[in-house]
Amino acid sequence: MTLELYHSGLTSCSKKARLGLKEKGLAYKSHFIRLDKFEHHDPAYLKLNPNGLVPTLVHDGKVIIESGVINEYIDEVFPDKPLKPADAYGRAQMRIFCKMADEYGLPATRIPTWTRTKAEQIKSMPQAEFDKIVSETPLVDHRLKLEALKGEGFTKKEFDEAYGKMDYIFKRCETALAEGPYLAGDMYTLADIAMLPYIAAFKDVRPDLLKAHPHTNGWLERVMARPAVQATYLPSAETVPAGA
Ligand SMILES: N[C@@H](CCC(=O)N[C@@H](CS)C(=O)NCC(=O)O)C(=O)O
Repeated sequence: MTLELYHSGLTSCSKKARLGLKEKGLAYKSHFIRLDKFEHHDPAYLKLNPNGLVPTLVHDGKVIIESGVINEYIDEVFPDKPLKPADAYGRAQMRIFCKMADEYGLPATRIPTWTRTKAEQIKSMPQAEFDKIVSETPLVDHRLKLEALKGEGFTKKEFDEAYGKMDYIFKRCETALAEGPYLAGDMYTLADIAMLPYIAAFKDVRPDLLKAHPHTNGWLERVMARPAVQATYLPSAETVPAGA
């Protein structure tokens, strides 16, 4: 059996897949994809992931994309150390948070993160090189965001929307975590894994939010202490690309 993960270390979606694999105790071959060098636009990589995004899992030659789908897949195929509640209602609660992480967490994180990590590089890129990068970018919303960074950057409206999404996520997590130690109740599940990279990222952008949400703050401390989470976040060959 072979598992290979194409990822970009500490990016949110890469962390989600790495958190899942490590929590399950699954060994895998790591392939670091340099987003700053646009390795995710390489035609060979685009064959694996037509969205041109990380992460991508390859299991015995079968390709699975989307961090949330990857985690559901590995939990199904490798049933030891389950990451889903045993009952249907618990799984429904879990999936509500997984969906919120994808639909609200990721877009909210992208606005400040792309501003911090990409704006300077894109702004100073020669126009011809930039046009090539945009033409190779499969997803239209990513093309539009790259164009925004080449111009004036993201608008106040885009930042307001991102911050509003963060506020909402914190509100929902706080309510759930007042009840159970984890987002879907008593058990650490794919919901906690899906939400963790976003809550941890928001903490850096909006430290005020954690202070105002003590249950979420307590949950963050609890989950960050898990060995699989430590192994995901602490510097390693998986968080730093070779030769960097
Ligand atoms: N819904 C996808 C989103 C994947 C995604 O957006 N990945 C980001 C890193 S978190 C990426 O590849 N970005 C490309 C870039 O920054 O150019 C998933 O969860 O796997």
